[in-house]
Amino acid sequence: MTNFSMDSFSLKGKVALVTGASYGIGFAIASALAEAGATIVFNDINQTLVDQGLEGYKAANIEAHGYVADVTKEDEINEFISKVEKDVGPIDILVNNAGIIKRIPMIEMTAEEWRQVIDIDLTGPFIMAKAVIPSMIERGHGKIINIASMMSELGRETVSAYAAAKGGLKMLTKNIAAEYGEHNIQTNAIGPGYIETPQTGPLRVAGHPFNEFIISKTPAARWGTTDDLKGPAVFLASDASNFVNGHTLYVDGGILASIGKQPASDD
Ligand code: NAP
Ligand code: GCO
Repeated sequence: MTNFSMDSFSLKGKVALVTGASYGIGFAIASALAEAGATIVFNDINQTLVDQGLEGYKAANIEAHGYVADVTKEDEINEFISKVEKDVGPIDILVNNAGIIKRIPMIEMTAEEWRQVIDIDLTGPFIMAKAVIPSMIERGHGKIINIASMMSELGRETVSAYAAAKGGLKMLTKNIAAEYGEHNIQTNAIGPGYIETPQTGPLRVAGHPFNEFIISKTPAARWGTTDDLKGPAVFLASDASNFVNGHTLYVDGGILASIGKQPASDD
């Protein structure tokens, strides 16, 4: 007798909170979770962004609940979570998507710039997870999905703080899985490769060396789109992944699997 059916991928009756989801990857993941049946809650850093997000969700026929909340401010987040639980209901699925990057050569980066990236990209997910886990324990289930990066595995010039934060986020994912898995809480990460969003806009200028570099390094021979992340997010948010815990699922077109193709020979 199997418990599995395609309904295992359904999120009907679930409340999903996606951080920083006014646009970009967060908006796409929230849209996919909504399509799978979840009620969407999202936050962003200011009302302008939240309003932009609400317009976007409305245009996509998604009823979303938007709040201004900074993932780095613990008291603000605790108030935010209490308000969501009163307005919408307890959170079944948390997607820690909010994040920033600063592309600065390490020896030119100030400690304050370093701390800002670590605070948003690593401490923020810690604060958010800490805020939702007690209620998940009480209700006997929960899903946490951290949005890591291929920089959880590899470094490159100018992204020291970001890579350190995303490497730490991979390990935080494993630690939450280890510590709270017994409460039927599954904690995993998605590691996107190079995805077309505003964050990578400066790198995708046609003819930009980095643009050509990424296309040549990626076996799929293209930049990813936010659509490429939707299926993996629904899978990790659903009952179909109830025995997947502490895993980082790389959605990167194969870039981490390859040392890159040799340059075409002249002969
Ligand atoms: P994005 O376009 O910059 O969106 C990030 C969102 O998070 C923005 O709305 C941003 O607001 C918000 N945010 C920033 N700081 C916040 C805070 N303290 N509290 C709440 N919200 C905050 O980024 P993206 O490309 O969609 O990436 C989303 C996530 O995927 C990030 O964690 C990123 O590191 C990760 N990722 C991206 C790629 C890629 O290729 N794009 C690849 C791998 C991983 P603002 O507009 O004010 O910044
Ligand atoms: C960069 C890019 C990357 C992507 C992503 C790759 O400057 O190298 O912004 O860091 O955002 O994290 O997975």
